[in-house]
Amino acid sequence: MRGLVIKTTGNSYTVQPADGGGPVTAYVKGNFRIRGIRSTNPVAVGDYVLIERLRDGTNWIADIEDRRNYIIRRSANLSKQTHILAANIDQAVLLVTVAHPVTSTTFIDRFLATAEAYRIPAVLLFNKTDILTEEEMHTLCEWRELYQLLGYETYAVSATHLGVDTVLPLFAGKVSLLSGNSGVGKSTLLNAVAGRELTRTAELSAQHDSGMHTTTFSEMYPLEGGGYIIDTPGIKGFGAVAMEKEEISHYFREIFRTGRSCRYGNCLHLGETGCAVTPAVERGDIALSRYESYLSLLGDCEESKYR
Ligand SMILES: Nc1nc2c(ncn2[C@@H]2O[C@H](COP(=O)(O)OP(=O)(O)O)[C@@H](O)[C@H]2O)c(=O)[nH]1
Ligand SMILES: [Mg+2]
Ligand SMILES: [Zn+2]
Repeated sequence: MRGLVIKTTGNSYTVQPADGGGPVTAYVKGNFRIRGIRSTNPVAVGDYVLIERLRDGTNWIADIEDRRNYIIRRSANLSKQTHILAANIDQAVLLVTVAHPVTSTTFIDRFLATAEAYRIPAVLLFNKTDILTEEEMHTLCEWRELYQLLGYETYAVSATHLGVDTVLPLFAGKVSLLSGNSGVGKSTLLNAVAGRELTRTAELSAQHDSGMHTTTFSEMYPLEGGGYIIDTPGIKGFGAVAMEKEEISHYFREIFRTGRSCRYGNCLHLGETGCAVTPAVERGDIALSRYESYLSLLGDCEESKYR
């Protein structure tokens, strides 16, 4: 039987059979490994699996279908082991608030860059439009314009007041990863979109997140109109991608485009001779906030070199 993994806990998996019927609990044999991936967990939410049912009625995951994409978190220790947070994601939705709390543009740009690296379409969803001042509303419009010009879809809602009807089509029939800083309204939005209270367990399982042997139990919440929203408790951003210095600019669309005119192919856009990017920043053709986010990701690389 083929099915979709919708929940993972320490040792069991909840699998939604592809041909209908209620979800079943399945297990994984101790020696189960996937070729080429050194991961602390062999199966993640979003995986399509093959289930074998034994005579005693227990269900076992016999095989995992190839993943279209997956997001990971690297372990805190130096073992280079990774933890797969979720697989086969259609889109990554970042919930942003320009106030209460302020989401920094660096946080947004890091999210977008990570999505580019994973090749997962990213969408920005601005929340709490009901409590913004005129000035904050102005900021919201500016940010939306900036990201729309770069080719990202943006939406603005109020999860509590103005209804989420306008964003229902965004989630319908898709597997969406919902991210955002704490307090921006993820749980509120999830409940509103799913049409019922369902995030309490997620909040509770986040408590397990501690120390080196971190376990993160992810869950996919089914939506009435089809589709799922993935909640990865304890992960405010998006997992981690190892980026080489030279490739970071590939994940900033406009910097990549402009950078093709730099004199040297290995230009890091730090004002080298013949760099096309720094003049574009000075002219305002590339937003300063975006360039600063780029520099901040470059800075991470420098740091990890000395770790
Ligand atoms: N005014 C206003 N408050 C909101 C909105 N969305 C969420 N909140 C409130 O913001 C707080 C944090 O929301 P929550 O869903 O827990 O955020 P999470 O940490 O991202 O899951 C709660 O008090 C919500 O009621 C909104 O659109 N407008
Ligand atoms: Mg929450
Ligand atoms: Zn350059």
